[in-house]
Amino acid sequence: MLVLLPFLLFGCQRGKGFLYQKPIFRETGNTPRSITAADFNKDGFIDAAVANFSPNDGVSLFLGDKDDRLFYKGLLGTGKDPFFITSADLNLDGRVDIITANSGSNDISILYGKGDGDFTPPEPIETGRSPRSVVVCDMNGDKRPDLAVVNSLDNSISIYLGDKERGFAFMQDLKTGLHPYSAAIGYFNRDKKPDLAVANVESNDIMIFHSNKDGRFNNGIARGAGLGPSYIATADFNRDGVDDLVVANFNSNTVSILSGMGAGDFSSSAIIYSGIRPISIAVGDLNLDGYPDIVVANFGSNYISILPGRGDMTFANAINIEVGSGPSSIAIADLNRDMRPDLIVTNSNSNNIAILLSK
Ligand SMILES: [Ca+2]
Ligand SMILES: [Ca+2]
Ligand SMILES: [Ca+2]
Ligand SMILES: [Ca+2]
Repeated sequence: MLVLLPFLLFGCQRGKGFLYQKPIFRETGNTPRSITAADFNKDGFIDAAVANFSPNDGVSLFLGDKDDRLFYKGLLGTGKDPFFITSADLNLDGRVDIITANSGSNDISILYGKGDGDFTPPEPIETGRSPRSVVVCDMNGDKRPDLAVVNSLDNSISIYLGDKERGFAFMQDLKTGLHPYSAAIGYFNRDKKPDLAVANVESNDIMIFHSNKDGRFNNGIARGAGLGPSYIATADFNRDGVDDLVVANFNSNTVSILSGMGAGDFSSSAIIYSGIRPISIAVGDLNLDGYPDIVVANFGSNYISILPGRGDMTFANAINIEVGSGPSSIAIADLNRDMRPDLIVTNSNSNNIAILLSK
């Protein structure tokens, strides 16, 4: 009985297909706020980079290895107060690059990967005021990655198009609601061109921007969300070929789910209660049933919530997993190459990351 008990407890608390080992912790810099996972040194093992928000502390780089662990590699410089981090191969050299949004210096930093775990010094691109998010996507269809930067204090999104000289040229500003914090790319109608969605913290709404024929975006359409929408993500939850939206409502302790209707608009939102102060979301098929699941970082609850997708826009009861103090960002990646997604969570108040390996 004593041997069986832990398994019974895990089974009850965590649900079938969502079992994780005890968290492994790694120290970061000050106030880790955002995380991205990718194979930076091309050894086949997933690595991670964490933006340490404030006081300014750059990016903590962790490299993965065959023992399933991420090991601290070093600190990378950025602009001031990096609030958000993402990664992509921006210059198409086959090596993953890092991009941070630096809310304290009104710029983004691009660190080009050398493919061995080292990066070039940060190259800044000036943005609007207090950038809080960057989305990477080929928006004009020339196969080169472009950037959308969320300027929270300017109530705008700036679009920069990638050009051949490995630089980015400003194309367009989009007017958002008040105090946008987060944006995501999706395919909201059936024209196969990427559209944008943004969450506006102060105006308690989201905004949808459809791309038009020349790769630019049309004016935004506002739709309701909960209170203090702080994060937005896209996924096709019901697999009808049209992306849907999920929004973290920081001030109402809820998550809003909006179903893509196919012509570019969305249904009114379904509300799911989360933990306290949901601040960030990741989407992925964690239990490998073919349906996207949602993971919510609850800044005020010290746990993440997994919402298992049923494939019909509804979600099973939340599975809560304790991770640390002030969880603020989540990466989904298969660290140990067993084909099952693992989770990495930044804990903003305990200055570490929690690594949750699936079992
Ligand atoms: Ca690696
Ligand atoms: Ca690259
Ligand atoms: Ca859908
Ligand atoms: Ca699933």
